Amino acid sequence: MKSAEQIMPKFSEVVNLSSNYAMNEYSNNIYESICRYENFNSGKSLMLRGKKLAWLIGENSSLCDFINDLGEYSYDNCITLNLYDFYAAYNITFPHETVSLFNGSNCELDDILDMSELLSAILCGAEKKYTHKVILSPARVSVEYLENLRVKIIQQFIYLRMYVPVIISGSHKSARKRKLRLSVLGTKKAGKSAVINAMLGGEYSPSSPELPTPCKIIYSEDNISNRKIFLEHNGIIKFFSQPEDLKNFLFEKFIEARKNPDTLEDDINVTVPEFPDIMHGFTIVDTPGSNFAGAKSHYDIACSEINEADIYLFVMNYSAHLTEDEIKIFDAAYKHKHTLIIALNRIDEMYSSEVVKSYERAADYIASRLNALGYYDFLIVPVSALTAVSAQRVSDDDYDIFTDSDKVNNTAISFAKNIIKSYKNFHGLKIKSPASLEETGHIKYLQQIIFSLSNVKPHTNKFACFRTS
Ligand SMILES: Nc1nc2c(ncn2[C@@H]2O[C@H](COP(=O)(O)OP(=O)(O)OP(=O)(O)O)[C@@H](O)[C@H]2O)c(=O)[nH]1
Ligand SMILES: [Mg+2]
Repeated sequence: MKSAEQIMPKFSEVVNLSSNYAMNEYSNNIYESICRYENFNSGKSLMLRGKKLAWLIGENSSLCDFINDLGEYSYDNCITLNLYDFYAAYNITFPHETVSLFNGSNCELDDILDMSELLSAILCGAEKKYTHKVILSPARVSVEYLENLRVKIIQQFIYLRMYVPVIISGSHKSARKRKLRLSVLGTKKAGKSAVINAMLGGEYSPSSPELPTPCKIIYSEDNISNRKIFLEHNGIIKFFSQPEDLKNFLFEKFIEARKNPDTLEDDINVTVPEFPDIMHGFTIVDTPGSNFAGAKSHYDIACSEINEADIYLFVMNYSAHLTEDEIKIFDAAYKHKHTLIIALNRIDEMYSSEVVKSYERAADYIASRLNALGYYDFLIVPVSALTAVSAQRVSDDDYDIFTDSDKVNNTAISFAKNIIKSYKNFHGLKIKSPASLEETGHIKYLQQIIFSLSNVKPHTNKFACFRTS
């Protein structure tokens, strides 16, 4: 059982705005709440890795408006409020005895009734460095209900940039034999190939501003060590030593396909000796941008993948989102009722905008626009594939060079350098190593989310609805 000290004052007591509040009228209250919270923090150090946390009550209120309002208020009054450090999330009420927190010390905290209480308990534990798991119990409510709750809780952790596994008890012992098919969909140049490269930890696929991916590329692993990468296409097999060799080969093929589109319609199968650990259970499928005009419509090829998928990874371009073309392919995937995760890519571009934006605001804005169009069952994870790919190419030695010198001509390094500069200028944050730079791309986080959603028994709910064959 939880003790009084384990559940610290709820965040709702810190910043408590119901959805009925008119934000402008209550600006003063918001500010007072923040001050109180800051004082409270400095005394008790109830912080998440040094970050402040605000709490927004009411599932129908807009996180986006909330953060905007806080931002405007802080500027008007010349008070520095670092929005990057200022997390926010909606409150969620839990049915009684449904949610418990396992904090890694053989102690389950039960009777948690809402999201702010759950977070309070986690943050108290975080200071003691426990490993947490949230366990949902189907004793009193249906598994379908809990799957929806699970997705909501996971989305809150995404806003908070925390990874805490959320598990429905009894539903994680699936002995699934086959690999799940992770189908990467989206419009042209959203960054699908870049996201796959970042997830696989190598530049396998050409990712370019001009050259489109003209057909499906299906990546599998064969788990045989010392094997080379190989490609099968139209009965021909070719071997490659390095991901870049495959990329160069594909590049030539894609150029050919652009000149003569009929040359590359059939799927290309790529076998990789070993995927990163967390991707072991998957086959990953790259698809052409759905709105690219080709000989055989790229839309048809992308749509043909929709029927094959277990999990859709829908890559959206942060800088050009929710176009008519995008909604068309999103809708086609959404109707299939399988697990759908949106990778909101290119979030590095928010730093080039005039307005300082925040990670959670970007995600919440897209979520509310999709909700308004009638789409509810999805998760959004903001990522920057190019940041992750660039960081993977930067060695510790390079890192010393580009932090000290301006003379850089390597593209990956100059991209990385720009990101580091943006973080410093916008947030006053210093990124100290290639690993922490890679972390800001959030690709590993995306992989954890995909993994956690895949690790359940298939049943009829949307977020665990895999093909049965
Ligand atoms: N700034 C930025 N650029 C990115 C990011 N991800 C991809 N890009 C760039 O966007 C362009 C298109 O990326 P691709 O990976 O080829 O996009 P795609 O969705 O596979 O494109 P198609 O296959 O043509 O549909 C490339 O120039 C990438 O370098 C990112 O996170 N940030
Ligand atoms: Mg591509």
